[in-house]
Amino acid sequence: MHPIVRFKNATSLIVIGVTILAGSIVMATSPEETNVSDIGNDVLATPRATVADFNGDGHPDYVLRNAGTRQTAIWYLNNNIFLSGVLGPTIATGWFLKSAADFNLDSHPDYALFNPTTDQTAIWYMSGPTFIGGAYGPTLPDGWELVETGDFNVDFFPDYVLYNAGTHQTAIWYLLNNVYVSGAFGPTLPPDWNVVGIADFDGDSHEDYLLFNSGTHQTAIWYLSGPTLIRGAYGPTISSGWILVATADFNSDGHPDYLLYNVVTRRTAIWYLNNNVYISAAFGPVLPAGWSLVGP
Ligand SMILES: [Ca+2]
Ligand SMILES: [Ca+2]
Ligand SMILES: [Ca+2]
Ligand SMILES: [Ca+2]
Repeated sequence: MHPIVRFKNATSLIVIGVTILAGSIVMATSPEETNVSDIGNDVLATPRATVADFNGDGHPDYVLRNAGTRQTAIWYLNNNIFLSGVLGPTIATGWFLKSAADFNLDSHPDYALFNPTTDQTAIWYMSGPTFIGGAYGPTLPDGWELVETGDFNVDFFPDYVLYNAGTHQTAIWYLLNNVYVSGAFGPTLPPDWNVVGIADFDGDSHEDYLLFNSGTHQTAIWYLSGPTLIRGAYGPTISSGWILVATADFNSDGHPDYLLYNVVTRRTAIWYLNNNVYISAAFGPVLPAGWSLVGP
């Protein structure tokens, strides 16, 4: 059965969008400069998938994870169509793959890893699916976790998106390759909402947050200018049984799309969007037993 989109009416979209916007608090200091309360080891409860173009054909590819062996694999796609698969590196125990982005600007996506016990970050430089070398990135203040990456200051270097599960605040850490340059607070999320992806949904060259409420299955886009929230808008509500796990432009029309995953059937689906508006849906490949789009 195809995923079904359920739209709210336009009036409720606007009203609830204002409510979301009211959750915005923007501060201009680095998390490093604040006293962050110790909430113990970070909570890594939000399932997110990692998607990037590993073979340079312009089409986003899936990173699969094997929870038993901690090995990764790359599934090359043409839009929603599986082309071929290849094994990637195995993630060390205690570390979690958070994103794939090109940190050293050699055109190959690299793995961004986070260790919630030590709060260390690391970059694994890749050539296609092949591990080339690793380097530590900055260590995060306790209570903060690395959740995603995106280029928020448009210097082509990926930046960290950080999240504090205690305060629900986000922060951007600007990097040059693996080196911390500066930090800024981003907006604070409403309870039960999480950042599941980063992309420029409205085409203004500024990265935006894709938010998902796993309780209500509502989605929202928070349009940003750098780390500053400009406005929010609802996207389509995700069908029951599915979760929203990433965003990427699968059909190469310049608009980021939703990647949906059904953890029971291991089926994937793409929801094509124009900005925050649902256009159509297509199934992607079903993952083999033992593999997942989410996890370590
Ligand atoms: Ca690279
Ligand atoms: Ca940047
Ligand atoms: Ca934007
Ligand atoms: Ca698209």
